[in-house]
Amino acid sequence: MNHTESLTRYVGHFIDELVANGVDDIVISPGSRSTPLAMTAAEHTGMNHWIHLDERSASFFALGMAKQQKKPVALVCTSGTAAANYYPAIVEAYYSRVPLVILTADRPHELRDVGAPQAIDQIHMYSHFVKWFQEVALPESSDHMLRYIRSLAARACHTVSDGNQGPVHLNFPFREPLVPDFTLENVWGTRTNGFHTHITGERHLDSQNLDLLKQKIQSHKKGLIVCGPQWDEDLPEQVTQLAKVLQLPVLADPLSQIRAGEHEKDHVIESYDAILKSPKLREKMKPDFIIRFGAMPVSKPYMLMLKENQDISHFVVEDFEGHREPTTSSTEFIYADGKAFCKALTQDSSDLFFDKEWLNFWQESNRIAKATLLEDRGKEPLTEGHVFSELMELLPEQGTIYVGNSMPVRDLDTFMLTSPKSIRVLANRGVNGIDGLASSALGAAAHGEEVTLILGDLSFFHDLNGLLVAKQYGIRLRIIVINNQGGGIFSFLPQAQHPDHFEALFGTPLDIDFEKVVSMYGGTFSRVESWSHLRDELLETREGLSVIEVITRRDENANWHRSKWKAVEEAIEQEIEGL
Ligand SMILES: Cc1ncc(C[n+]2csc(CCOP(=O)(O)OP(=O)(O)O)c2C)c(N)n1
Repeated sequence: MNHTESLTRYVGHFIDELVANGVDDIVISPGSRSTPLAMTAAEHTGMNHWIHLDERSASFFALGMAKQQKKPVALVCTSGTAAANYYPAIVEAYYSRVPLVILTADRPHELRDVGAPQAIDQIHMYSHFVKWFQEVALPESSDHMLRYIRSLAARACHTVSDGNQGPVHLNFPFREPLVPDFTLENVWGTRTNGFHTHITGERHLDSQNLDLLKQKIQSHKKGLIVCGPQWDEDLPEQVTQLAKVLQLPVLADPLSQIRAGEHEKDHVIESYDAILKSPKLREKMKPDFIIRFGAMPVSKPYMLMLKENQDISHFVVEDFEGHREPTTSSTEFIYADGKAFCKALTQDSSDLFFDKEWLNFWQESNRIAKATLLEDRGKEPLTEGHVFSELMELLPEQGTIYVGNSMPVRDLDTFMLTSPKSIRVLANRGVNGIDGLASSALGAAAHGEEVTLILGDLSFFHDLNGLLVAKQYGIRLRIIVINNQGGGIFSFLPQAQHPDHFEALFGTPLDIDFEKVVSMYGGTFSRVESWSHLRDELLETREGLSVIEVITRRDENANWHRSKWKAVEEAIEQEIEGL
């Protein structure tokens, strides 16, 4: 068999096996060395291929798509810095547990480390931020090697989703000529049914360990169920049922998927971040024990409460593995499927009784905090916090919010109240970067989903390149940019007390007219400076890319937040007797 035929069949079998294992989407960045992978993926009718010029944005686009579709997405790029540009999204995918199949093309071994162009050391280049790395064998088309390349594809697809999900990296050396020949017969080969399938089961807590846990919490009166960022939409039903049966409050992170949806929310506490901001209330509302699901919540005061009270009995449920507990509190990790764990404890809870007063106390504080936070809504000039209240109210019945890091995710935490709407909330909280957000949201919207991205002006600037796919593919995405001329979050930090350096090092105003950028990418743009204008814009349905810029001021924003937190503390102290 000649070189081109071997190359074509080898890569053909590989792509076919990805498709057979449920990889329907591949994001391709142009390059020469990656030609066999790019052309073969584009040729396969089972694969949607997306072309994205900038590898950094391309990889975040794939990340957002994988999160939204809850399926692995593949990426292809050429060698050299192209592959290095995937790094930030791979790190994010690793920590936020998102399945990506990274395919990088490389020079063959005789052209490595000898000054050949665009050749860097790509072996293990993503270090331990991928779950698995393989240097792929050079293309050959013996029966044995075609079975090898299929098994490699099947294993990659299994590995991304096995246990904690995450990225895998396959590095493909290719010799020239690189163009496959699709006139050959049966390029995709014939797949044996059940080829390299994997059978796995749910992880349960056995009855002995469940009893042990019950003994540990039985002696306590005041418990909290906490749910941090997680993407399983079936977990909220189970967590809230458990809370109902145990009569415990559920502190629900905005990314827990618990605040919105049809499940019961009587026990859900959304305003715990604002409540626990007060050191006095943190002291008074400290629990005896906590059972947590999902990652560590966004809320800093919650974390402080744990740090300040290391005697709290703390249980963290992880579906597979992990050690997500940064406060050094003595924690027992429970490795079991979260839903199965909730069900088991719900069914076996008749001998667990907790303090009803404690639940009432949290519910009442939550009610007071919410009312206080919403006071004067719409009556003052535009405030960053209340933009989130307006958004939550005016969102359609179904859709996704992609929220940026820095203040937006914190404001969402404060102002996203419970809602019966079906709203997914996604964010890049693996490592909290302000990069790649437009691309992530575009990936989440690429298959026609209703998505609103809300982020700060620096975060928007960081990924302007990502907007190109909106134009290329006509992806509908609404972006709300909170433009406070720089990094608003820094105004809350001690650095803000150092005016000599603050603006240059932290504030970093951009003074950019985003309208021009948005029009360059064929989007519509509106600059909003009043509540009525914002409401009109939020109710407008637009095709393609639409950007709403909300103008605010950093200094006013910090003072406004501080006055709200103070007001919450005072209102709870005044209204709740015996506090
Ligand atoms: C890639 C990356 N670079 C730098 C940071 C540090 N950082 C955290 S918040 C922030 C400012 C973000 O400003 P903006 O997006 O406008 O949001 P705002 O603070 O105004 O809410 C920066 C630079 C980061 N998290 N990620």
